[in-house]
Amino acid sequence: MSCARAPTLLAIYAMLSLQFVILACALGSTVAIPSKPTCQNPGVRKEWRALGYSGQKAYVDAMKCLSSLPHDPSLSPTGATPGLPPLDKNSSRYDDVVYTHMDANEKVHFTGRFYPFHRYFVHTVEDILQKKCQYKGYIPYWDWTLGDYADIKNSPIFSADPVVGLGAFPDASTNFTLTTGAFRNWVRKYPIAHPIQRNYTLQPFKQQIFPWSFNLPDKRANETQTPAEWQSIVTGYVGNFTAFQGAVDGVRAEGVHASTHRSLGGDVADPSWSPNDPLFFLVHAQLDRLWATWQKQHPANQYAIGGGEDLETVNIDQFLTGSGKPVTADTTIYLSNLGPDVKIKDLLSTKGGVLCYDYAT
Ligand SMILES: *[C@@H]1O[C@H](CO)[C@@H](O)[C@H](O)[C@H]1NC(C)=O
Ligand SMILES: *[C@@H]1O[C@H](CO)[C@@H](O)[C@H](O)[C@H]1NC(C)=O
Ligand SMILES: *[C@@H]1O[C@H](CO)[C@@H](O)[C@H](O)[C@H]1NC(C)=O
Ligand SMILES: *[C@@H]1O[C@H](CO)[C@@H](O)[C@H](O)[C@H]1NC(C)=O
Ligand SMILES: *[C@@H]1O[C@H](CO)[C@@H](O)[C@H](O)[C@H]1NC(C)=O
Ligand SMILES: [Cu+2]
Repeated sequence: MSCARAPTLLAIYAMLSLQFVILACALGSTVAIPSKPTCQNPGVRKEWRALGYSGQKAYVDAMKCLSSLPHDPSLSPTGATPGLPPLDKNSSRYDDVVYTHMDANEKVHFTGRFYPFHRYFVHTVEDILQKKCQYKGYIPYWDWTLGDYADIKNSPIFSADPVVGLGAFPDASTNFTLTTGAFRNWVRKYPIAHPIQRNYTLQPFKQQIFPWSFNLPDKRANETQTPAEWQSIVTGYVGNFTAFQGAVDGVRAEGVHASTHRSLGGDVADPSWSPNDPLFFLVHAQLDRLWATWQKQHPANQYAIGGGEDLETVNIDQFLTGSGKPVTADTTIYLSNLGPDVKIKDLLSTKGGVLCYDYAT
């Protein structure tokens, strides 16, 4: 199917660009070519611990800066997700970031836009931190395969240090409100003003909170966070983007994406306002790194894209990556005017199109 269209796409792009083109000829994948040449000096995203004290402090300070900047009146919700609370004009640029994710929610989870949207979303926040908060670094990632998976709750990244700590897991005594670390007692505005919460759960699928039921309610979230799981996703699914994305989300969403969000609990476990907790960005940088690593693993992976535009909660087993109109390289990613709308083809390489970064490891 996509193979039949490939020569046409190739012919069109060959006229516009001399760039080398790779054809991913797999069901559920189409061919894509970034419209701009490869970037020259990519920024480097590092693992949280590799930042060291000064790098961690710079990141924390940048996030606090974002939280102190006023709401930007040019934020323009698309209306893609109905039923949102009204925009709070007495909020911050950080809350604008959260609102953008809430606005996109029903178009960017379990659809073909999932990976490109989250790549662009995290990149745009990185760009705002650099341009508006004088941040010199890049968004760090949390590599949970570095031993953390064996005991996530006690991972050293959840440090209580008041200057650079991401915060220790709170308990019922504070109603799971984050009271330690650099972001302690952070109040976010959506869906209503509240201090952010976290609530670690090893077996998050016991709670049937999704529109479908989980197959493995006793599954331990950290089983998805091991080096073996990572390696099997990176080396599998050659040329088949929907199979790759399906592996990250897993059968009935019991894969590493939802496992990680749901097990951390509280704000970051919510599909809509998860960016309230700054952990969101470390988690999604890691998931983006998983995509980037898979893309580099095989030439047929680099520009593969697929899935459908519509969330399909009723037949999730059939449509884990969406239904309806196919998502292609020319599909637009909307960002509620947090940043300009872009095409997926400009997001398929972290070193091409609108992007220019790489991962340290
Ligand atoms: C605006 O929000 C801040 C807290 O973020 C609050 O202290 C202040 O009272 C609010 N102002 C108005 C006019 O609601
Ligand atoms: C998952 O975490 C639990 C609790 O810390 C631990 O007992 C178990 O060994 C971990 N599983 C893996 C695969 O490391
Ligand atoms: C505890 O947190 C929940 C939200 O997770 C909230 O609904 C509840 O009102 C909070 N309880 C108190 C006593 O603040
Ligand atoms: C914390 O997590 C436990 C276990 O999943 C759950 O039963 C409880 O309702 C959660 N509490 C809050 C306030 O999120
Ligand atoms: C790609 O993966 C999907 C989902 O696992 C599968 O249904 C499809 O047959 C695969 N395509 C090819 C060409 O193997
Ligand atoms: Cu999301």
